[in-house]
Amino acid sequence: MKKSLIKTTAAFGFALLALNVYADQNSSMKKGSMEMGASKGASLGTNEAVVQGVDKAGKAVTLKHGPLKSKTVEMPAMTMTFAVENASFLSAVKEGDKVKVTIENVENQPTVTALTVQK
Ligand SMILES: [Cu+2]
Repeated sequence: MKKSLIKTTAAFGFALLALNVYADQNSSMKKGSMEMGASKGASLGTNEAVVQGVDKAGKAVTLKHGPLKSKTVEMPAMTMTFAVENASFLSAVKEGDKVKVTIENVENQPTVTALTVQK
């Protein structure tokens, strides 16, 4: 009697675990497809980026960017936060926007010096 109770508990625990794994997979799949939607399923080209966050107080923007190449900056694709040269860039974009950017080193800080929203 005691033994079968343990078995049942173990089976129930396993079912819960399986459900958890399923839920995790489901949410990460959802996240993945959302990201793909934002970048239209293609990987980002040179100097292309998707806005991940806008920080008006900090005068900064977080970009998931493709390879960057300019006069002073060259880096592979990644997600990172940049200072912006012109605060008006921040009111021009919102999270999820696909943009084309120019990033230059300004006072040793990679900075957005030009930005256009891609339709
Ligand atoms: Cu970067």
